[in-house]
Amino acid sequence: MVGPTPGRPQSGSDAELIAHAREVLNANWLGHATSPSAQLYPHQWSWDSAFVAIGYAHYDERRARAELESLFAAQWANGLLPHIVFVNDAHPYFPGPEVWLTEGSPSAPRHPKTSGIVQPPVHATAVWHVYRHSSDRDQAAEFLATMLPRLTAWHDYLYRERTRDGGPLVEIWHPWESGMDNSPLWDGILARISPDPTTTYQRTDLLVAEPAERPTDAEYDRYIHLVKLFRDCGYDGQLIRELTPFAVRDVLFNALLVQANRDLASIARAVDSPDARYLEWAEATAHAIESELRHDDVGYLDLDVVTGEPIATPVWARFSPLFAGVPEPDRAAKLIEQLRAAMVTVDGLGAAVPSLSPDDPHFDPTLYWRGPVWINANWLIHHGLRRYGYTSEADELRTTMIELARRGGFSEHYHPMTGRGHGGAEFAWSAALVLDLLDED
Ligand code: 9WN
Repeated sequence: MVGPTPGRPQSGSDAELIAHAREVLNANWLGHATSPSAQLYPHQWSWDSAFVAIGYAHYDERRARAELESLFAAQWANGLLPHIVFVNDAHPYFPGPEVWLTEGSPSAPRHPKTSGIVQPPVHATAVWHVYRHSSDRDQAAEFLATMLPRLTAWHDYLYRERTRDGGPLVEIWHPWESGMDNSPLWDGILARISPDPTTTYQRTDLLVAEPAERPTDAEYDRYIHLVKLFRDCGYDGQLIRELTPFAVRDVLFNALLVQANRDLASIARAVDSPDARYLEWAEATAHAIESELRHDDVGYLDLDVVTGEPIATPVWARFSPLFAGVPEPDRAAKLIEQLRAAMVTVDGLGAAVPSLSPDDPHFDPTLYWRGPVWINANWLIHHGLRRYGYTSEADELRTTMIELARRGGFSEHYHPMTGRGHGGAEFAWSAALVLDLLDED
């Protein structure tokens, strides 16, 4: 458990908060990228790097660019952007390169070593943000030109390898690909998997984090079962698509992809390489989110591709299409009514969106993606509210996030009622996104 950082004031000026956020990012800086939390997550993570670059853009544009460029330096030849890029000599992390064995794929780079799965595609959004906040316009233009083909290859991979029947909704094949590892969204699917009981391994997360705040061993057995399946398939997309018991059209992943496509279109225009494909991708995926994932009474629900059934779990991500401007304003208004009902009041601070509704039987206020408040989730929802003109609600979420950090430091996640920090300490995206909120225009 992570409380207020020892020795630090629990209140302070914005200037002190900014200084603390920069200290956290400095402490996690690896020389080319930023680890999410030095002990628990010692390598480079994909969507973390995108969020972190958004924070760096406000005060260190060189680092912001380096963060994204180093991630894309590990992109696979087929466009896959790996969820972890391993850093030599980092603290132990399980599962490491010796488990992923990505050298079994002809597309994987030999160096650096990477995992063989992906995370939500928030990268084009981060690249566009970094460009817009740059003062060195020449460097920024060069950065955009360098990133455009890499981002295009990434999105092309998703539409080529992660869709079936020509549909424009992409699918994820592992809970880790959602970024919301132990969300109860996955409980039903994981329960259908029977992992090999002879597989043994040593979890490293339990050595540095409170076990009660981490996924269970039963969940890890299934995470590793899926990794072994992908490895045995040589990370061949067509084979995995046929064999994986976990295939989900995830609301958050697809909503972020819509916005990323819109931002990719802006990037292409800015470097004089307009391409109609990006907005076509955005519109097709947005339309399919509306037609396949929208459920008027509850918001948006993931679709289990294997059973063809929606996954009716009240998680924060059912509101994420707001971030990408997916619903028409009248539908957005209805969704925002449901969102208001889903907000909790954090002790003395204000409203926030918890990762899971407290009314759900699986709710646990300190267990990772099963209840706590996450800064990135609230940052995304806050932008969605702003986009639709719900300024006071957006401001309220913004204030709560800033005050959570001011009171308890930059934790991985926070108790939705008390506001106490939990999970990994000195967590990079919490620091970076609070920096972004503090510098909001
Ligand atoms: C597995 C790094 C990552 C985040 C994920 C978060 C957690 C990893 C883990 O940490 O996942 O990828 O070991 O638990 O769920 O969103 O990117 O911060």
